Formats: sequence, structure tokens, C-alpha cells
Amino acid sequence: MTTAAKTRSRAAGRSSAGQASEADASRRAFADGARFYLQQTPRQLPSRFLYDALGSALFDAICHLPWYRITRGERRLLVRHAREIGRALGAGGRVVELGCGNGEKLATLLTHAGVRHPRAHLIDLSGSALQHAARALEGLDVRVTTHHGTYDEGLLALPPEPAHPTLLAFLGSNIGNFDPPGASALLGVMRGALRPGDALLLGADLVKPERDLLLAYADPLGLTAAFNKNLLVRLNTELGADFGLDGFTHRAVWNRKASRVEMHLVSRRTQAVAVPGAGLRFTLAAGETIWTESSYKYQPEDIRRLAEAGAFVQRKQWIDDEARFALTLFEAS
Ligand code: AVI
Repeated sequence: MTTAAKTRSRAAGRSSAGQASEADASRRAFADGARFYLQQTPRQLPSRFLYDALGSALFDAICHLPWYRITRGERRLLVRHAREIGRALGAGGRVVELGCGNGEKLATLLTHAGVRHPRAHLIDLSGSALQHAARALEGLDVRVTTHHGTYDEGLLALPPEPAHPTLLAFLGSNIGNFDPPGASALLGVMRGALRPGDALLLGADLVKPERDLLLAYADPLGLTAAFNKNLLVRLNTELGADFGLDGFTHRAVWNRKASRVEMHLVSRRTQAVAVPGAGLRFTLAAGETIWTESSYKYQPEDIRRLAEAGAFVQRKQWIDDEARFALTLFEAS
């Protein structure tokens, strides 16, 4: 299965040759990304590389942390408003989820929406996430198709759907991992995949007190630190790098001006590193950081503005006060 390819949901049926070429493509993309972004100032690694099989499992565990409230807040909203959201879909309608992760968000929605015979298209960059998600939807009255690739690739590969409405779901505040120009561009691609009258369901985390944000992204149990440092493990195992994990500290910073939490890996000392698989050798100064993720936080009206600039009209917005999380339903105009 190539990154742009589409498969039926029986992901477990992939051949071992297919799995090997998928692993090769993923390693090449990681090498290209590492070569480019580690040479930027400041040094960076895009957050999409956090999600290999171990990273995805660590993220699933983060969602259970008492300090990380996004998942539970969104779940409460999905359960409470599923019927109303389901009306945007109708019998036989199609739901497309970008970044399905382990599939639990969509399973929650479909379990409570009361929609008959929906079809689901799952788009994710992680093959292991797609397998878990297809499994999470087994037993529900839904026909699943998986698309392994980037959001853009998955949206472009969607078959036309002239007969039924489409509900595009982008949940979990995945939108927050895009900078503002990236988020606007992605909303444009989403809108291009929809027809007027189709719907977009967007989950987005809201600005909250700094103390709560830092507990969520630098949790006392150290799971988020492990999630972040797993990038170094990937560089070592996939690209033959020689990063010592004890040479780095996980740091989360609330950048109030940009309205984002940043994750960094901070070098504890001056150290020379090599990443042979990306043809790189460089020296990190003591205190120098590799910026690995931005997680933008919104005011409720920012969400409306962002989507309305991309030819969507806001129909409903629900807010979970405990988590300070918003679920917004838009219609493609
Ligand atoms: C997937 N994404 C929305 C998560 C977030 O909150 O930005 C990833 C994450 N990073 C650290 N903890 C969770």
C-alpha cells in the first residue's frame, strides 16, 4: 500500500511485501523531513513524525491522563450531541474522518448518532492507527474504507459522492497542530472535497489557564516526555542516529502571543550528533532546542473565523466547560 493508495478496511490482509514497501516509504519521508527540518533555525522536527507505532500507543495513553482533558471533553460532547450531528449525515450518508487515530472518536459518534448504514472513510498517516480504527468500528453498522496517507492525499483520493451527504470529521484538536496558514490551507482542501450542504465537524481545544496547559503537555507522569523523546528513538532506530536520550529534556512552553503550546527537546550539553540515514552531522549547543510540536489553542470565535474564511458557515458550537473544548458543526456553503 503506497502512501497515496486507498484500500478496503481489511487492513490486516495487506501482504508482507506491501508492508515492507510502506515501511520503506515511511522511512524515506522521515529521512527527507529530518534532513530539511533539523537544518532550520531553530532546529525542528514536524509533529507528524511523532506517530510511529510506539508514538501512537504513547499518545493513546496520554489521552487517559487526568491532566490531558481534550479526549474526555470531546467525548462528552460527541455523546451529548450525536443525534443532532447524525442528522447532517442521514441514512446511507458518508462520514470521512481525517486523522482517525485509534477510531474511538468516530465509534463514539456512530454509536450514539442513530444513523442507519453509514459508510466511513478513514484517513491517517499511520498504518497502525488505521488498523486499530478499523477494528474499533467492527461490530457497528458501518462499512469502512481506509486511506493511508496525508490528509491532502486522502481527501483527493475520495470517490465522488453525488447521492448522499458527506460529514467530514476533524476531531481531537488535530487542527491545533497546524500553524494558522497551514490550518487555512487545509480547510481549503477540505472544502474542495465537499459539495454545498455537506458538513464539517471540527473539534478544537480552547485557551485555558497556563498552569492547566503545562500540566497537560508536561505531565507529572512523564508520558508526554516519552512521547516527545520517542522522536530521538526513531532517529536512532530508523536513521542510524546516535542520540543519547539522557542528553535531552522534554520542555513544554505556553507561547501566549502565538496562542500555542510548544514542545521542545532541549539539549542538556554541547554535543555532536550524526544522523547517517539523513546524511547529517551537526553540533547542538547546551540549551539549544529541537522544536517538535505546536498545539494551537483557540477562542470560540477564532474557530468560526477560521472556517468561515474557507467557505463554511457555522451551524452549531458546543463547549465543554470542564475541559474548555469546543465542537463546532459547519455547513459547506
Ligand atoms: C494530536 N494532537 C492534537 C495532540 C495535541 O494535543 O496537540 C498531540 C499531543 N501532544 C502532546 N500531547 C498530545
